[in-house]
Amino acid sequence: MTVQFPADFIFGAATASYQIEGAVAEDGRTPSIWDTYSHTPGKVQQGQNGDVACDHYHRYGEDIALMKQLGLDSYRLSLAWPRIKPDDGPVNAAGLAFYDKLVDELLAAGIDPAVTLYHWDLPQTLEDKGGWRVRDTAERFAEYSAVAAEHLGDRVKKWITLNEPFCSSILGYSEGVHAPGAQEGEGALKAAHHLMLGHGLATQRIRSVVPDAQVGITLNLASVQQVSDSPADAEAARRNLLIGNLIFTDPVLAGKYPEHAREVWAPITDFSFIQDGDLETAHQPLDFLGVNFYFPSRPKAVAHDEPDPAKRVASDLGFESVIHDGEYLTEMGWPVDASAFTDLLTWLGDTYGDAVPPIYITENGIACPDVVGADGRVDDQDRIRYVSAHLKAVKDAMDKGVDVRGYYVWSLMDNFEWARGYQPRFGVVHVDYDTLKRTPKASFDWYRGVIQSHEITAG
Ligand code: IFM
Repeated sequence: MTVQFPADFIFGAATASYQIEGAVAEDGRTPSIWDTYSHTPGKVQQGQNGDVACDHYHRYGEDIALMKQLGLDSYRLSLAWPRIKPDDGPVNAAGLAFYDKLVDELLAAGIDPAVTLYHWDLPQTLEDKGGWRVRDTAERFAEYSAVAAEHLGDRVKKWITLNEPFCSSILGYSEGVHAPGAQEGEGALKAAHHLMLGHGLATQRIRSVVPDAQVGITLNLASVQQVSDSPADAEAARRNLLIGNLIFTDPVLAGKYPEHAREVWAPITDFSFIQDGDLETAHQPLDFLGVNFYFPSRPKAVAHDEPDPAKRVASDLGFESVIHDGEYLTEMGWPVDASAFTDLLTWLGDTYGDAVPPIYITENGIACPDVVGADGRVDDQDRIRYVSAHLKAVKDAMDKGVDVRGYYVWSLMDNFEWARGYQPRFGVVHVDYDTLKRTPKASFDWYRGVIQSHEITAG
């Protein structure tokens, strides 16, 4: 079956600064929370870190040549905050100069840059003052965003404030599996709120300096599949939706928090950190919503880790995700269900109606056990199958009336997969971490064909 995308549909690829750049101590960059976290023994698999990563900082020219060969319409990159506004000191001109060169070369190659301002590399100096738990970080984020927009806004028109605030707050401050590695109750909820506030403040600042900017936020949203009709599993599904989606989609799209939040987290916070006007600030008109999707969520009710409700971390909500016996799992251990992607995209409209702006899929992809064969090729058929099925799922949603304008595959190249280190490979380009040689995979050739024809043949 052939699936055709509109002629103006944008095909892109995405990466993030700490995952690819390396050069962590060059040209005035100061440490981020991910430098600290990855250098803390036991935090990242095999003790790996982003010191060198893909060395994109020095090899960006080669990488842009690959993007051109791939035929990308757009490339989603993120700026490293600690390169640009390392601490309370002055703006770092050398850091901005790197992004100048990158953006200029992208434009020269005919590729539109889509820039994410925060993909998790918070300057360590700000974490030392409380990180996202404190309101001031939201103000500092808006300040840095204005600097970046002032500098690059003549050439960059697509701006994404935050990538996946769920990960920055819940994984980083509650589960402790991402930097800064905290396991807190109220602290994680404060972090989530200050991220929302920072998003709103940054959106206002970007618009004031780049009036023709298109501004959005990227959320990794859960497509929740209730696993049984039992009241306990129904409540598990409700709580999964709350922590995975509603504490982000409600402020951004509706200027409120769900009542359920107060009920669920009452033992750990009175929410007095939410000040008058914060929700109005978080609720800025947006040009687009970025949606990242990888796998379905199947929450099953289980006992809380901590019996005392007042001592629980924010994410201890009494559910865990179900994996079916014998089902295919990606290298991340994630199940695959493309129909859950269509459901998620239609859920947005069903829940928020006209308040949902046009959508870009800002990430979707799969980690596979890719190896370079004796013939020098990487035959990643699982990735082709996955991306093809998920693109079809996007088109199914579009056919149901969802306004999706583009799709960015995660990722352009294999890179530092956070706490999982370099083992999971998400790229359409293989990276040999010993030699840093780039090898386009079979999916690269396949995706180039999709971009050229705007068509996929789905099974
Ligand atoms: O690698 C990450 C990315 O940084 C954020 N979204 C999910 C990807 C895969 O885990």
